[in-house]
Parts: sequence; C-alpha cells; structure tokens
Amino acid sequence: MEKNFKRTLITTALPYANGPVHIGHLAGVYVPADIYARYLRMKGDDVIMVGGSDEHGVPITLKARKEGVTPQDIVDRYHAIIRDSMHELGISFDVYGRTTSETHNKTASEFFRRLYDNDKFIVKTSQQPYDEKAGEFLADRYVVGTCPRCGKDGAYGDQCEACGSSLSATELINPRSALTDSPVTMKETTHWYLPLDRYENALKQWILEGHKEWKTNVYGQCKSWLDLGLQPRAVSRDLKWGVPVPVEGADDKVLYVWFDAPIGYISNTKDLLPDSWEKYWKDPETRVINFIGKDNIVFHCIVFPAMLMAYGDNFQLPDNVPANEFLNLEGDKISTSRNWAVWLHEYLRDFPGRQDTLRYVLTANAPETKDNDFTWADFQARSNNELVAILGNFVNRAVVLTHKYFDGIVPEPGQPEPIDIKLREEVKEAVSRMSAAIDTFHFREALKDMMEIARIGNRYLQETEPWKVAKTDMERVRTILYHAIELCGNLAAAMEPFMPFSSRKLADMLRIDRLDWSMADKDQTVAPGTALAPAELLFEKIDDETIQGQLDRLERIKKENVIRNFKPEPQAADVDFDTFAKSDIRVGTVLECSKVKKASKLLKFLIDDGMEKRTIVSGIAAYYQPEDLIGKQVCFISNLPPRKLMGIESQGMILSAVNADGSLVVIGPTAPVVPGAQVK
Ligand code: B3M
Ligand code: ZN
Repeated sequence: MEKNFKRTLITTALPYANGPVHIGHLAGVYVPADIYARYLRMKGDDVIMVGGSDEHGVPITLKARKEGVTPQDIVDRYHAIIRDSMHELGISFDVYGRTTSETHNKTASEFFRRLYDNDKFIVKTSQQPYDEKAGEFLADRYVVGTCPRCGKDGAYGDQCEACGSSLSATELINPRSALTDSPVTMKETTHWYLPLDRYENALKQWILEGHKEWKTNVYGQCKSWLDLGLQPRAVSRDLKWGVPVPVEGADDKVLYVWFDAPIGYISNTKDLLPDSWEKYWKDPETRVINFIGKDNIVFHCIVFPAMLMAYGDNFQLPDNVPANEFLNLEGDKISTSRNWAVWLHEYLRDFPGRQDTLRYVLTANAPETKDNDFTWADFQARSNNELVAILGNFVNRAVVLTHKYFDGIVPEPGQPEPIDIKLREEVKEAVSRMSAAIDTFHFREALKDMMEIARIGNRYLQETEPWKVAKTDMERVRTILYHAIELCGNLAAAMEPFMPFSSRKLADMLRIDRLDWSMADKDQTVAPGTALAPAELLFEKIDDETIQGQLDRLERIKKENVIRNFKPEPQAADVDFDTFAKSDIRVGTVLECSKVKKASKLLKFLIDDGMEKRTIVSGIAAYYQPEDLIGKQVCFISNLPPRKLMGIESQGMILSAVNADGSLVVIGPTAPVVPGAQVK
C-alpha cells in the first residue's frame, strides 16, 4: 500500500573520523543521498538531510595510538577535513554534526538509560581478552597473534589481513596485546545486552512482509539474518573512549559504538531543529530514508530498528534503506590502511573546479547492484566523451548560435514543425523516466535519462541544421534556436541533482534565477527577448598527462605497500665455514653487456676478472639497460662449473639482491677495487 508522506528525513551513514573520505564513501552513500535530497527539494518537498562524523569506536583510538596523539586530536582533524571536503563537493547536508557533541552525549545517554529503566536489556557475564600489564580489557582489534587459518603472524582479533578470514580474538594462536605486547589473559566482565530475539517477529513482519520493495541486496541480507534467528547483542564495552554508560558502578564502560552512532542521526537533527526535530522522527507522516554502504545493513535494518522499538515513543522506522555495494579502485579493493583510495580532499586539490565530473562519474558507475570498479581511464573517457562531447557541446552550440544570429537575445518562435513537436515529446518522456528512476533510487538510470536530453538536443540541431537554414530562412532559425534554448533550460533543471555546479553555471547563462523540478520538462523555460550571458564552456577536457599523474601516484603506492609488507625469508640452515669458504667470489669490471637474442630475461656480460676475461650470462634483463652496466663493477662466483644458457657458455654467476617486489639489484663493491679482487 502506497503511503502518503508529508516530509522526508534523509540520513547518511556517519563516516568514522579516523581518516578522510574517499570515492568509495562518496559513490556508496553521499552522492546518491545528495542527488535524492536535491531532487526532493527541487520538487518543493519538505526534506532534511542529516549527516555527521562517527567519532567513537576502536578505529579512532587505534589511529590515535598509531600517531601518538589523543583520540580527540584525531577526530578534530578528520571531522574538519571530511566536513569541508564534502561541502566543497556540494553534498548539501542540512546539518553535519559529530558524535562527540554535547547534544549527542546527552541524547545517547538518555536513550540507554530509558532502555535500562524499562528492563529492555539483559546482563551477561563473559570472559574477555585482558592486558594485565596495561590493566585494560582489549577490543578485538587490540589482540594480535598467529592466524589459525593461514599461519601468518600479525593477525588481528577480528580479522587476518593476510588471508582475509574473519576471526574472533579467542581463536588466535599466541595472542598478544597490541598495547604492551604482553600475553593476553581472559578476565570476567559484565555487559548489557539488547535481546534482539525479542524483536525478531516484529522485524520479520516489518521487513519480510512489509518491505518487499527494498533492494534485493538489502532485503536478502535481512532475510538471512532473520532466518538464522537473532541473538542478544552487547551494547556496552570496557573502553575509555565513548559515551559513558549512564549506570552507577559502570565506570570504565562506554556505549558500544554501534549503539551510539545511529542515535547520532537523532542528536544531529536536534542540533539542526532544537524545537521541531521530533516531527522528523516521530510523526508517521515522515518518511525516513537511510543511505548506507552494504557493510552497515544489519545495523540499520535490524539493530537500530530494534533499539527504536525498544525505546517506543513513536520513533519511526526507515521506509527504505537503499544500501549500495562497494566501489573498487583500478581492480583492487579500496583500503584506508593500504592507502589504496582516491581521497576526496586530494581530488579537490588536484582537480580544482571539477566537482561535477567526479559526481557524474561516480553516479554513472555507482555500485548500485554489484561491486563496481573506478578507473582513471573511465573517468577521463566519461569526462571527455560524455560531459564535454555530448552535454557541453549541445549547450555551447545552442548558446553560441543564439549569440551569432540574434546577438544573444532569445528569439520569438514561429509555428512549430513536426520535428519541434517530437522534440518536446521526447524530452517529456526522458524526464518522466528520470523522475521514476530517482523515486526508486535508480540513480544510474536517472543519470542516463538526463544525458538523453542532451543527446536529443544534439540530434535536433543535427537534423534541423540552423547554420544552413540561416542562408535562406531566418524565421525558421528563430524557431529552432528558441527550442534549443528552451531545452537548455530543461537541462539546467534536470542536471541540478547530479551536477549542481554546472547546473548553476548553465542557469546563469540563461538568466534563470531559481530552478525547480517542473522546469525539467517545461515548455518555454527562457522567455523570448531574454538577453543571454556570454557562452561559457560547461566542461573542459581532461588531458592524458593529468590522468598519468594519478596512475603514477597509484603505482607508487603499490610499491610502497609491497615494501611495507616485506617479510624476510627465514634464515637458511647453518653451513660450516670450510664449505662456505670453498666458493670463490670475485669482483669484476663489466667490459661489454648486451641483450641475448630470443631470451628476454638474459644479459650477456664480458667481465674483466683480472685474469683472462670471462663471459657470464645473467637473468637481469628486466631490470637494467645493458649500456648502463658497462664500466660498473659486479660481484660474481668464479668457481662454478660452466653452464650453457641459450647456447652461450656462462662462466660464473653474477650476484644480485632480490628486492621486496622480486626485482633484482646487482651487487658490487662500494668503492672501486682491482678486477679479480676476492670477496671474503
Ligand atoms: N561509522 C561505519 C562505517 O563508516 C560507521 C557508520 C555509522 S552509521 C550510524 O562504515
Ligand atoms: Zn590468515
């Protein structure tokens, strides 16, 4: 049954303030939420978009420990970076708060206390990892040890990054504390649990029966959780950083971050509307929409709704939770710890004035139904072949021709011809498809329909050829350009949710002050007689050099990661001195060096060994230009039996160091020595 709503509350997942936001966050949550919010505002709906930073939880304290600063320092730094960069990208939050705020502390505290007072919790005692030396309980992330699955050391209590398995702290072999490196013991502790099982039936009714329209990825995840049966979940932790548990005798305990974070949506709404916030949360005529990434589905569809049910007082459950899948970068999972990301604040620095290009590409490629890949080649292609060549080109032709033939004054149209009527019909169809797509959270589809309007415009100019008609029939040219400008006005409106900066630029050219959604398919968006502003390019091409700069950056990061993750081979078994001393290692000077035909890996050397000169073949062609080695001194084993390689007799072996990435670096003396010198 379709419900009629009076207003919409849009929430966006609160990013952890332990790092800047990257394109994955944007494509998954903030760009789609912003499109939706802007669209509803353009339709004149009552809508607020609430966001903020998640400033509690272990990710924050871990980062602080790593840098040797306080958690407060970390959240102050990243909250500012995230807030400012999102603002610069045009993400139109009505409020962007933080979970360390006074309001949030009070709200979360009161929320817990009400559940506590109304017997909505159960208390459970369990054994938790403990660090005797530090005198602290350890969150899973603070327990490190050997992975029981792959045997690598350095696995965390919740996950092994080497093999990707998710673990629990008690499974680790040889568990140690990340705080003090001392062995982990288990110690008894008491926590409050929300018995999710009490809400199982209500949740099943609400989601499985009531929200079959949810995206299949969301509905499917909820169904499998509910089918498995729900268990009580701890909502407190033995930590110092967080909202203190508001119960006597609970010193050193804080609310679990996933208990306090979603309450942040409420706190931030209170900060925005201290007097009227309740109507956005408790009125059944408010429609709540949570934009999140797929890893947050269970918290938003099961845990937080159960919390709201437990609280009562008419808190509304979300009407939809359009969660996206993940965005990868150049074929590899985005990762903050590996620095494998395009960071928003860096993008804005490297591509000034190109906010809309990023917004466009992330929407065109949004991971709406499956994980998707961001590549710089695709970014450049979409920018140059779509934004510049289709959208920018149409607008530019329409405005430039109007300046050329009518001094920039929008002409009065004459009687429409069939092609003009068809043009209007096509636009109306595209806009109606676009609205339907946005209404159902299909933003990629909607963006295609927006571009379709520009394509329709290009086809129209191509078919009507005003530049030719101008030689014979200026009356007809008036009508054609009138329609072209009218279409530009449609575009300005249709673009706004996706590309607000270019939409404004276009509207300014057309002298349109205020855009609303009805203008997307309206006839006569710009009145005849209007004096257009000079033509300006909406988009400019992105050149190969700029793209190469970004690819080089990623290449550097890949190398840094390989080096950072390098683990030396375990030492070989002992060898007695006499055996070692039998190998005769010498220094020689390279006299000649060349590639070996038909053997891409091999280089052939002629070495001055202080004796008779010798030929050595070595498999280092991938790492050196032969001419760069001539004149250099190298170490080689001189008393190996000769070997034939590709028909060449090799009289020794040149020594190389194997670098972290497997590349080879030739070993030589650090100062010149006589050829034939022995290495001892
Ligand atoms: N901070 C997790 C995340 O960034 C978490 C979201 C909270 S939403 C209430 O994925
Ligand atoms: Zn492992």
